[in-house]
Amino acid sequence: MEKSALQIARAAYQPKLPVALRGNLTVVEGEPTQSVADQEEVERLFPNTYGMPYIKFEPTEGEMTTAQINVGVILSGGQAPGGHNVISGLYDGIKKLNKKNKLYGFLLGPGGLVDHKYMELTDEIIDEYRNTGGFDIIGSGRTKLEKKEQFDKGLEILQALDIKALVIIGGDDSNTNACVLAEYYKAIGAGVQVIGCPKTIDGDLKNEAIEASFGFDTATKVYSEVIGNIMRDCNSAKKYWHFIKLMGRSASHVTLECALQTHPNVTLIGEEVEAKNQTLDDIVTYIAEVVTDRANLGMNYGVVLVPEGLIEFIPAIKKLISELNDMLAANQKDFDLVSDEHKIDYVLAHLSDENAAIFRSLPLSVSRQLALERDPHGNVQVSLIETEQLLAEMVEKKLSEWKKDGIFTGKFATQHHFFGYEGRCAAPSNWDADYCYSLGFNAAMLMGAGKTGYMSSIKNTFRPADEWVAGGIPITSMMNMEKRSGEMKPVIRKALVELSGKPYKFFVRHRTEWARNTSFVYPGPIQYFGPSEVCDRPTLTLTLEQE
Ligand code: FBP
Repeated sequence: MEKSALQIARAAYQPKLPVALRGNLTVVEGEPTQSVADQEEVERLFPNTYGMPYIKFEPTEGEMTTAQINVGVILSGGQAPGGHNVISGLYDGIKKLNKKNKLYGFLLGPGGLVDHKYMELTDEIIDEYRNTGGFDIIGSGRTKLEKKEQFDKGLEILQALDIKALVIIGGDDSNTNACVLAEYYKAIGAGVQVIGCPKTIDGDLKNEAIEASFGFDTATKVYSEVIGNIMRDCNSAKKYWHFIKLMGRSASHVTLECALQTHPNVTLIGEEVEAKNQTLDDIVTYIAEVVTDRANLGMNYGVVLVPEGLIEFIPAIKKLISELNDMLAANQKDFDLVSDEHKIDYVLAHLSDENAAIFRSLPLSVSRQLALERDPHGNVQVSLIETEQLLAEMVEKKLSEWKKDGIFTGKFATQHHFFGYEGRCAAPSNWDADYCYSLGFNAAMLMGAGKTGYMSSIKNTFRPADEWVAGGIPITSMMNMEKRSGEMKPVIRKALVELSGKPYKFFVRHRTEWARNTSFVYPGPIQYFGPSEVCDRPTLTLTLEQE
């Protein structure tokens, strides 16, 4: 396969490791942990993996060797830059433990384990993928690993390949499932350890021990580059309002980070919309006010950032989605038999009057999306809802009413964009390349230390890699009970944008100035070679959180 010049140069990059992972190491155990909420219930469901301590690795003298083991790895869910480095770090880590260790990749996500589709990863294959974007080394998928039959089927192939440890690289849902699997294999004495790695560009899998999910750094840098380019175009032509939707299924971390990097005129944050109990009309009015204000200053142009998950944060729509989820889960069989053209009528007939009225008030494209399209985890596929277009149209309508009343006297022409897939497979930034390689290498050390039900944790990542702290956090400690498909289930609590957090507060302090003035910042493309202040900068979210 022909390679680009950057790919060739990048293949030679040696990712950095925390000091503790460079030689022999020892395990330091902390205090026992508890789940973030619903402790009794979570403990009852995870009797074998609940309450374990946070652990930290520290360097020690001597050579490191362990008995030979075979290891399996799965990429689960949406792509995120750096997945290949997690796998190459894991590979190098298990080879450091014992040269005879082997790594098997299950193909196209968790389904590969259940369907026994796998490949052995060798030196030659791994070297092809070091520091590259994408998940194409083994592919990814969204099959939900949650049933006993799937676990048993998986165990057949793990035993056939003599695999003693499995690494699941995924987001909150996939790591929840990794923990259920760890618990089950421990309970039946299967002799298979399960370790998770925190992946998702959405940035919503984080806590004290997991400072960021991998891929967030690179993806937000790619989006910020393109937003900056649009801003420059916007500021050159001075004739369009650009509505830009940014990926991030639920939390608005991606949008907030891009706003911090580029200073748009309007940035919507889903978590704020929810906290302020705003309606769709409140949001439209806010944008129309900023447009009017700028028009009065002679600027009929600007940039609006819209988080992908916005719709789900509008309280009235959130309530509707929650009733829809329960209703569809309870009537799934009936609903599947209804023809597509009658599905909306079916939904209307089964909703409460209040939610049926909200459902009816939505544009048809949105109501169809809410009712018909779900991913295998039961999530609304928000990336398919064209919120950026919907908002642009609604603002236009409002401004034409205001024009009649003499409130708005400017011009309003729009362009819309959606950035998501463009950033998910980008070549990992230096930060992601180092972080991912460390996460994978560290996962191997957790296996070497005999751990199961842990997530690989690399902390202090705002500092240079020499000062990074490697260890592991029990997955049960991140869990609480939530309603899923009509039933209470133990799940990892999603980390939403905190309205008391420093990144959000910084944004609030500046947004009025960014709305009225044209304070655009143009971050430019990710740099892989050059001065450290250009190439190794972490995200502003991480910087503000850790500084
Ligand atoms: P993960 O949580 O699995 O990492 O996926 C995140 C994401 O990129 C979301 O931002 C987006 O809503 C979704 O995946 C899109 O899913 P798909 O790739 O199936 O279209």
